[in-house]
Amino acid sequence: MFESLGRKISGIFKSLSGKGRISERNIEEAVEEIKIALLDADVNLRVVRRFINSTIEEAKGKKVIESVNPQQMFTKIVRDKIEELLKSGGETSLSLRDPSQTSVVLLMGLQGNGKTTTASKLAFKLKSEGRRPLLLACDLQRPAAIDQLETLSKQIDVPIFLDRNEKDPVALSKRGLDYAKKNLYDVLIIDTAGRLSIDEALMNQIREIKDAVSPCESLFVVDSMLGQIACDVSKAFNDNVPITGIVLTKFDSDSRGGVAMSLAGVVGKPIKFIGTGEKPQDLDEFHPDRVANRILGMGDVVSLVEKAEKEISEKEADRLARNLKSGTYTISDYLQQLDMQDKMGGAGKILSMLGMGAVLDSKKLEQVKSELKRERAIIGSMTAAEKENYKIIGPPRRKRIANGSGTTQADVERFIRKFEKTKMMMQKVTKSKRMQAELEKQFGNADLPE
Ligand SMILES: Nc1nc2c(ncn2[C@@H]2O[C@H](COP(=O)(O)OP(=O)(O)O)[C@@H](O)[C@H]2O)c(=O)[nH]1
Ligand SMILES: [Mg+2]
Repeated sequence: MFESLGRKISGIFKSLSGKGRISERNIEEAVEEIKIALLDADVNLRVVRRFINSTIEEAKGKKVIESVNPQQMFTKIVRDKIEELLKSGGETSLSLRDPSQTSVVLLMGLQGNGKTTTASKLAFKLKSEGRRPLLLACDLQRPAAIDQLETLSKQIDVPIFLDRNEKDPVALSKRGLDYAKKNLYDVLIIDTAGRLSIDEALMNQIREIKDAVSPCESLFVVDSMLGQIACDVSKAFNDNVPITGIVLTKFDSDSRGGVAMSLAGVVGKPIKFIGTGEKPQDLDEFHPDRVANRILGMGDVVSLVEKAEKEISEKEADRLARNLKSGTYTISDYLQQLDMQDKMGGAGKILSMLGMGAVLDSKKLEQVKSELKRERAIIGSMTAAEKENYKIIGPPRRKRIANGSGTTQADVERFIRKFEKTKMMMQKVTKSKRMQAELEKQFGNADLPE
């Protein structure tokens, strides 16, 4: 449901594209759809109302920048509003003392929400950042809880402080902190006991531990699958024992974005981390901008659109689209495409904005870059006739082009094969409605003739 929010917006504005201004009427329609999508995604009703009102304010009468259509403009406004809301709880990064002192991170929350797992993930993360973390097993409710943390600590090779005979978590937390200080551990991560629901005993225990160790961060660990309940519980807890931030666990699936919005709107404390799986490395810093994009389900298409619109005239894109459609895609068109990519910050930038940056590592990216440079040299050594019709390039021309561009005949041959493949792919793209829609999204509405 949530993933389709971006698509819903584009649907509403499809019939209206070309109009120069976002009108009240099309805002109202869009807003209605967005409201439903947000409620479907389990965003708190009050948060939705507030969000919608401020979005309408922002959008009304906003002049649509020339060549950007109202849909793109409105999508951007909604995206920015979501980001603003996600940021409203405060600083999202972990705040620790400098490594010469011991910082304490206290993890709290209901049973089964991911405290113990998060403790070890956080230790793993801090260790990889050059810190010296120590885990402290302060969940004394069940012996198995200590075993669990011990197993995890071995897995990630981070030391643990535990005492199976200790009955008092407050006393243990004090001893753990002393031990950490004496042994120069710079972050003490305390795993605590949870209950099935928030109760007096749990609150009192946490309050006492907190007083005993003065944590830099008191993080409430909450399971995103709880939906609306996650919000209520976090709020109730924070009202009793003030927290500094939230760790939202089991955020593995995209559809959980609604909880993040509700939490930000209701609790007013920043989400600092999201848990995205069961493995030690499955803990991500919370980036409001990325999550906002994820909520709209569009990678960073918005900024891609912005860039494209700024740099590429519609006419250029239009001509290319026409050529694609009529099957007369030439090497000149290919070159033009390379130029467009450059204007938009290069292929690597485009991939990363689409959320595919990780697919290419930096070495691969360098290879791609040097290949593109070689291709430019090759194209630069071609005559106009060759660029229009690559089929006339036989061995003598190939040799001339290779000499002219400082490449080999094999390079030229390889480029021609690649061009042929690209041409075929581009023709397929223009035949596919879905890919066409993608292209439209990226390059504006270059009306493709049927
Ligand atoms: N998929 C997924 N599972 C998680 C995540 N965090 C914790 N879990 C699982 O949730 C269960 C309960 O976690 P645990 O750390 O023991 O919760 P605690 O009772 O609060 O300490 C375990 O099976 C974990 O592997 C997460 O971010 N994603
Ligand atoms: Mg636990």
